[in-house]
Amino acid sequence: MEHRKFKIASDIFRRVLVLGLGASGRAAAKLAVARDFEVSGVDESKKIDTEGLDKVAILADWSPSDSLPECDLIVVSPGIAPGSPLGLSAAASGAPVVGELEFASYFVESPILAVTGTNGKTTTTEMTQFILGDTAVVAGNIGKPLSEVALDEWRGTVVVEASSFQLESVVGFSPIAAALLNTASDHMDRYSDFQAYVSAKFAVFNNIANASNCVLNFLSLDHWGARFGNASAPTTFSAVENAADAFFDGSAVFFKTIPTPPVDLANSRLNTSHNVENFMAAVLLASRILESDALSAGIDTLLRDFRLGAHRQELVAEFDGVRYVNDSKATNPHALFAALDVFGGEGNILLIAGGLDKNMDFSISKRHSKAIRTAFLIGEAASKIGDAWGRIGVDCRFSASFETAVRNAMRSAVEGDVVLLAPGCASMDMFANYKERGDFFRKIMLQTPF
Ligand code: UMA
Repeated sequence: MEHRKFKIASDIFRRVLVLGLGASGRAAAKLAVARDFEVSGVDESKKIDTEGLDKVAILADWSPSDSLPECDLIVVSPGIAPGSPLGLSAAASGAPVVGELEFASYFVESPILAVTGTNGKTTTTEMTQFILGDTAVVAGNIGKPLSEVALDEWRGTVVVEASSFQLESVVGFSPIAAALLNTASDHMDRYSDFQAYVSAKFAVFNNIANASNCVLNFLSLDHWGARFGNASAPTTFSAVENAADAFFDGSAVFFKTIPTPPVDLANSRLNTSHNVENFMAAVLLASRILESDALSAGIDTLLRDFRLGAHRQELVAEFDGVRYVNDSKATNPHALFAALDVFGGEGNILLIAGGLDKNMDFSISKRHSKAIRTAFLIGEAASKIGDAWGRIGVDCRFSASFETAVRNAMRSAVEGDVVLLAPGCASMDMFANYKERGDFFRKIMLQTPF
């Protein structure tokens, strides 16, 4: 099995400065201390969890008028954009700047499988781990920084969920195989244009020598050609295109490039186009680790036991023929439309959408607009969504609070309807994160007399 490894000389990069002391920065600092680097850390916030960081020289409450501590290498947290004050100071310092994922990967000895894409990353990462079983752990954007895995000295496989933020600074990060699930409008507040965002995602393939270990949505082949040329061919998958290496005939998934028999998904809860594609990518990745018998056993376990994670198209309640669905994890328009694909019929959706805009494109297709009877819009993005959708006849109502939007949607529902929380936006204008938003939705469901 191909396993490339990039290492840095710790005697040259002796003084490490970590920017951002959230989950990933703290883990990177601890890892650097454990590997005998001299470590300092900077954060713009006053409030930092310093547990376990006693050997780290911390500069909190940093402001752009402050200089950065002297260092030989800067490790930057994913939330710090290159164009932010800290990002610009790092670039101006003259020291090399690497992301936390990149830094951590220098110290991970085990094989890495990576998953990126606009939507479905977490689900596919979890599915891949599920197929591999106890011999694999998950890490990265999913919540456990890769630096923690490196600190644990884990020896099995690591399935890494990689965000575009984490992939921006990839130089030596070398997964043995990686999947790019899809690309759609998201995080456009960080990137100059859509191509820049797509380029960050494609960086996941930069260090994979054998193109067949690059697993790509068939619909993204043009982006591949533009970057790697058409001479090399990635392994493709698609729920809608039979020319792909893994394809779906409407009931079963067929794999042309691996000796795995067709997998019938007709009666599976994974039988929605996006989850079919997530499943294909997970199987193709796992096939780079497991022999065919073990792979088939892993697939059987997945089909029997796998459940989508919390806040993902989650049926919270059902009453008098109305379904109440929490898809708070839908933080961009593409994910919102995926939820409409699953639950939408003819005007049966009472949709709660809106939140923090990331400069995203909210254009909606006729088919999706027809599924929505009324959109109850909230948050900073409400008027932008209302403009885009109102133009093509979607009934949009604006609510001052999240709770009012949800209650109004509930009041409007009749038998056969779906009250759907699929915001298509980030949550941070009203909530700490998408989990808090989903939890609040669940709570309203259970406290409102039907
Ligand atoms: N900070 C600054 N200046 C800045 C930005 C941040 O000082 O300009 C400081 C903050 O005060 C804070 C720390 O940096 O103390 C936060 O760092 P961070 O934003 O990188 O967040 P972490 O806690 O390290 O979490 C990160 C990921 N967050 C982001 O990419 C924004 C988590 O993904 C990931 O789970 C975690 O590392 C472990 O790997 C979250 C996310 O929202 C879930 N990801 C985005 C998404 O999925 O869309 C990409």
